[in-house]
Amino acid sequence: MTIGAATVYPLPLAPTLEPDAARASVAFIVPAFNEEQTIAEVLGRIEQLDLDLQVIVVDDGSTDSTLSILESWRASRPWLTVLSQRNSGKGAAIRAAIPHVDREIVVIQDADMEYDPAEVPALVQPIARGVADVVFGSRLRGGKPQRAHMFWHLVGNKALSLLTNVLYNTTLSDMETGYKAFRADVLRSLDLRQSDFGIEPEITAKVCKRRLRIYELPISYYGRTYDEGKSITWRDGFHAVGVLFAERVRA
Ligand SMILES: Nc1nc2c(ncn2[C@@H]2O[C@H](COP(=O)(O)OP(=O)(O)O)[C@@H](O)[C@H]2O)c(=O)[nH]1
Ligand SMILES: [Mg+2]
Repeated sequence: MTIGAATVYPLPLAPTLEPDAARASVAFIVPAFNEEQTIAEVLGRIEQLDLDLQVIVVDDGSTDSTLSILESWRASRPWLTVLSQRNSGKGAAIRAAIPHVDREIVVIQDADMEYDPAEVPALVQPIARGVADVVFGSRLRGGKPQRAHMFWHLVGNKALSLLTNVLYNTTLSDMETGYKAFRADVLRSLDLRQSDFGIEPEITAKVCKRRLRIYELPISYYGRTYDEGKSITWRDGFHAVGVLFAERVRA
């Protein structure tokens, strides 16, 4: 299209997966380890969404009642798959779920209510419209409720995002975010290897290297303290640096 002297390229209304995000086809991968306080609320909030829904929860060896809560939910929910395996970390849980995905879009959803499932329809919309391959929910773009706490975590997250941007020539504000959404075929093709929290930098590095269409969207963050169950530490931060460099130089 030409307006005046300038050529205007319309947005790529690409092969629409779903024109209306309200009925987008979405699989939730939910890694859950000792989340008896919150898992039912997470599932309940997901169930209320107007989506063509699939939920795959991976509980690897919880020692609380998470698994029995899941079993009772599964009895009456055909959209719910529960996988259990030996405890091997968030990354291993996500990798175990991927072969079971049977929807067009996949979102990773933590089981601890730090991220509100009500925001997923908006998160997946750029993928459903066909303009994005990957969407990261950002806690650091602003505009949504953020728990104000843990200064050094914020510093660490900003530093890791800056390193990502330098290494991969991108503009992400929150590479460690738990809310990452993908076209299902994109996620399947990533060949993920990390088993622990190293899965976050590995996903980020691999989608950046592939030159996919990555978008960010501000999301709310109801952060937990260590007393409330947070488990990521500064060691994971250093591991993330290693993964970002390793993926950069890998062929
Ligand atoms: N299945 C499984 N899930 C895990 C494991 N470690 C963490 N998770 C889940 O991954 C999500 C993020 O973990 P969390 O401890 O909240 O990480 P943080 O908020 O980044 O400190 C939560 O839903 C956890 O239950 C694990 O070893 N196995
Ligand atoms: Mg958490």
